[in-house]
Amino acid sequence: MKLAQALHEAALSRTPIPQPVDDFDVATAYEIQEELLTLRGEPLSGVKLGFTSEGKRRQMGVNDLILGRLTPSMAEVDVAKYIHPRVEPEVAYLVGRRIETVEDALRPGAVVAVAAGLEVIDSRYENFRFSLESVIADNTSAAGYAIGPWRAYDPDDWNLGVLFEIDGRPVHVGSTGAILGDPRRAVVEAARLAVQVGLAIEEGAILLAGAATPAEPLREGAHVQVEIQRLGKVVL
Ligand code: OOG
Repeated sequence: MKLAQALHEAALSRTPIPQPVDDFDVATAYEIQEELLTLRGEPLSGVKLGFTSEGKRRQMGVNDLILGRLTPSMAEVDVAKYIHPRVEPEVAYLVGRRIETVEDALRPGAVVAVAAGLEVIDSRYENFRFSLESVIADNTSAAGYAIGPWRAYDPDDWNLGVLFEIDGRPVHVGSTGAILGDPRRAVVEAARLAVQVGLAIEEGAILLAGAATPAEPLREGAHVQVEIQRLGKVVL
């Protein structure tokens, strides 16, 4: 599909493209996303959810959950390789056994570890503007991530304070409870969307549960830190 190619080239050349003029549905959008990932030529290191918190949905004017794919090179965050990057705090889960049905996501051991995470999003569209379908096609703006030290998963750790700092100043303070009301639901929602698009979430995959606060611009040289109560810190 032409859109996958155009999005791939936009990322490589750091030149945003206009939003597609043709309408397409969500199922087609996930097909374009898959094609875009084939063009990247990398295996998956995990998946991510988007628009899981009210703050993010309001910021972007979008109302549904979206699933994106993570690849190993996204773990090498380098501001110079993006178009207009933004950064946001996330809860990261480590998948302990292959998830290919929603039931798998509910089984003990589906998730074995949890960590503070940071996600870099970088829309390949001009002005960071998109529809639900066009952002799905653009792999949900996925561009980079960083994960703090893993700690054993404890299902009671669901409503934890989040402190998001840039250059030593707090920019947002929130709670992981803002993620779907309870970030543990993210595992089930990710499974539901993965089943819908025909994707299995492999053992060892990273699952980014969605931003706990709105995103902030990521400037060259900025010191970004997320600290989540009990989970610890992650820095960029
Ligand atoms: C889409 C990605 C949103 C989140 O955590 O809500 C997202 C975007 O805002 O560009 O990853």
